[in-house]
Amino acid sequence: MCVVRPDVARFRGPHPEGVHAPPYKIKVVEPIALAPAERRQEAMAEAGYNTFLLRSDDVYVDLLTDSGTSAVSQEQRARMELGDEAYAGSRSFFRLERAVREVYGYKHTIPTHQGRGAEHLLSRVLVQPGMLVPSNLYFTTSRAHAELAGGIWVDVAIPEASDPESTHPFKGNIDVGKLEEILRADHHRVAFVRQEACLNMAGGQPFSIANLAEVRALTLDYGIPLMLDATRSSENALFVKRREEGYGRRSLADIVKLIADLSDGAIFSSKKDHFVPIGGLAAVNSDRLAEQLRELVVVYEGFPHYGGMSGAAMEALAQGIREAVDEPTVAHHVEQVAYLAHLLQDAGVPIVTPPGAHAVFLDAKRFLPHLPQEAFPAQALAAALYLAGGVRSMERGIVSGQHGHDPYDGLELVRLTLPRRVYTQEHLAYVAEVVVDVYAHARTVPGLRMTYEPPSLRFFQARFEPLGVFATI
Ligand code: P71
Repeated sequence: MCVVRPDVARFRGPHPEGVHAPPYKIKVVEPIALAPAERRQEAMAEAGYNTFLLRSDDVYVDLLTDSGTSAVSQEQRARMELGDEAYAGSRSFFRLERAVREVYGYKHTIPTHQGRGAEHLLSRVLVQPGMLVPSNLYFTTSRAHAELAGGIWVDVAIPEASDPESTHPFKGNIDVGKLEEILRADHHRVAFVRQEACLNMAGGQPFSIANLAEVRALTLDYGIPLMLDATRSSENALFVKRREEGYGRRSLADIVKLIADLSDGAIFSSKKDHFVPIGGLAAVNSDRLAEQLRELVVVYEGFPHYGGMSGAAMEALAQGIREAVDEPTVAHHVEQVAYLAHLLQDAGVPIVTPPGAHAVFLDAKRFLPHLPQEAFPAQALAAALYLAGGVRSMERGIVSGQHGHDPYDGLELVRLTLPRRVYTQEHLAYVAEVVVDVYAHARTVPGLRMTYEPPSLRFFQARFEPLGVFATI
């Protein structure tokens, strides 16, 4: 089943198909320590029960995000020395452009400081007030930029995407019928169609090539641009290889390229699959669109030959893009996620199935059934995990999902996100023990009340107070 380079060791782990040993060894380490329980109580209160507001010194295992937190390779470090810091015409930019062309095939590369920089430019160019942006579920920053440009976000994910218990292998698929209805009725009002690889808000779930090809055909029929959020397209390609009929023998690089070929362009947060601490891209085929993006990049990010990145950062990114199609590297990350998911499932902990690309998502509604959604169960669970074992996770529920006071519905998840090439199996076993302990004491976890709500992207800086006492576990 798992076809990877034969020189990567495999052993029988708790995962039914076994797991691959890491295709790397560790050369540089960063010390971490578990703060005492009293300090964790204090730190959580200081942070207003929001894990985004914790200091990393107070965190033991940091599973907040896989964004910018992965380990760089020795090759990336070495190439950073070659960074050309020229303001314009930088050699490093041209190396980056070449890497994008070779791996993804897009003609134009517009670098940005990170993914949301690219989303900002793309929305400014393509979205006019009142226009629609149909997408498999929203991502927070993607939707925010489309809305800031006056657009209206329309989720057209298949219904399974919002069902944590569905085991559909491609929950990142678009509901083609729903999309077609929108295009038929309103195509002159559609800014672009967006399809996100390894759909973050659904639990890191892939789309199939068959689905992408259908979406592609529809957008071509109506002459609407199809833009990917290709931030995690490497893992999406791996799932295609392992789950979709007809792709098992194709190389990961081939499938990544095929995905890109089925679109007009993409935005990337390079802080994920590309293994860099900072950086992003808009990459497109249309000369006109590239010209419009370059007109804006100089206003918001920097000259088009660096777009907010240093020459060294562009060198690390060019190398990271090549590592993003190394199958053992991508497979190891996905299998680490599956390993953690397996430990939790074995203990009966409710998680989103199947496990996603970059994270295990706990289903807070089933984990804390005594808490109504008004009491922010996912936020409370994230606080409880930190208090119990210094494990930092991220709320992906009503706090992330809703602006203002819309009716409460939808997913209520806590994300345990695995940075790439950073934590060992022992760390993951530890995390599983912490989660299982909290699950055993789930009834003691109190709800929360929001005391400060920022007007935009509220989850980052919102503050809360507990409606009871968090027991010491
Ligand atoms: C993640 C992040 C980082 C993040 C962003 C917002 C709230 C919490 C955490 C960022 C993504 C992403 C996708 C699919 C665009 C961005 C923005 N993800 N698309 O998952 O996952 O990129 O952070 O580089 O600006 O923790 P950016």
